[in-house]
Amino acid sequence: MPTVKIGIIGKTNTGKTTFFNAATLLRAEVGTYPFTTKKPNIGIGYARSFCVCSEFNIKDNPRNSICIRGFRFIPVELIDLPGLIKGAWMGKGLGNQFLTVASQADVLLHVVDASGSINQAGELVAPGIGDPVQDVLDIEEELNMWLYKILEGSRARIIKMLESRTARLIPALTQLLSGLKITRAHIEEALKLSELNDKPFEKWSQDELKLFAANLRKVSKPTVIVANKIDIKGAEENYERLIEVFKPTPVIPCSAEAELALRRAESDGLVEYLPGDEIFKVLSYDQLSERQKAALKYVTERVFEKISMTGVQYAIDVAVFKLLRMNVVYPVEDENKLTDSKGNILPDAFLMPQGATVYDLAMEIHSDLANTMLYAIDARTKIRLPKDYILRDRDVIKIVAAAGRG
Ligand SMILES: Nc1nc2c(ncn2[C@@H]2O[C@H](COP(=O)(O)OP(=O)(O)O)[C@@H](O)[C@H]2O)c(=O)[nH]1
Ligand SMILES: [Mg+2]
Repeated sequence: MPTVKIGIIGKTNTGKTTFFNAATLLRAEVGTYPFTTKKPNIGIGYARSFCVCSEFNIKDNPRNSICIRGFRFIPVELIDLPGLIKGAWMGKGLGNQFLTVASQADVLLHVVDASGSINQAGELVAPGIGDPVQDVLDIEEELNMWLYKILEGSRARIIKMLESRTARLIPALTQLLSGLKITRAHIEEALKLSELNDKPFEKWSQDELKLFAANLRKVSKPTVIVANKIDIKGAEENYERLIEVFKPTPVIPCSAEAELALRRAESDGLVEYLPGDEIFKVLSYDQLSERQKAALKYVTERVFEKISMTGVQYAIDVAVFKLLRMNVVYPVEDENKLTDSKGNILPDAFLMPQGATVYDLAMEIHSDLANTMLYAIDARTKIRLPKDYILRDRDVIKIVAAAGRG
């Protein structure tokens, strides 16, 4: 089953690897010099959703996901990219690698240093010197220019195809960009936004091609801006500016370092904390070292009292549920017991895009199941659903197939 792919982008030293480590709880290199992260790290993070187990008043035993205290954590793929520098689109630094990996992502988390502790080149400086608004613009420009370069490079060939009538523009662009997770719908939307629908492609100016590239980036790589290092003094003003300048793009205040500290403290049994919670509980205060006490006090005062959570889990959830508009769907084989064939209760939770049907769900499970599918049953109401029924969030679905499958 294709998992949602989330690319973490941003300049060096903004906290991308810290965010990645916190979200995946895997140890990867964290450092303060350019190109610490030489290869993209790929790891599993989770989207958090209110599980249906409490509504059905049943104790579940998930297989493809995790249920903790009534919250279902569904795996998503996180990709930690090398820091992007100016000129990446021309192949500077690890630019090409960065852009190749960015092209695999369904959605981007753009991590910025809201405290202004990095300069334009991504080097650490005193807080307040750097400008995170400019940093966002720089990275967006790199992505725009990367797409522009691809379009410009194929421009002559596409014009020839149009002249010889061997292809039309939208299918030609769809084919050209298919490896970048850019779809026909993205292209149509970008044409509309650029008001280039009625202008023949061969008459587009350089600026119009750039405008199209910029709009294509916007629609095909939806982005959450993560205003990281919010715990550092002065970060709030930049956070407010980011909201103002980039609306309607969601800007999530965040302290990746606080999340990492909490998840580590949790796995050491020092605190009770569930990613995404607005609270954490110290388990045995007397057993903490002075350093640990100070760290938890810092997290309470500088993060939870300011933004009420660390923002790491929330940023992922906004990307998955708000930008990609995923719904959580629970397929079962027995609509009364809510089990699979082995008796596991609510075994799986799938992320399905808005508009997906029960047929699409069957395809995700197995193409044989989809091919022999007769209808589906809504476990909540026991009502029969046709193949083209459009799935809703938290649906629990049994698929009924011919010849004993399902
Ligand atoms: N105060 C503070 N520092 C952070 C936070 N996140 C990361 N850092 C620090 O910023 C520096 C760069 O972090 P890193 O994750 O390596 O950045 P990357 O180059 O973007 O991957 C490290 O010293 C981190 O400890 C945060 O939320 N708050
Ligand atoms: Mg890094």
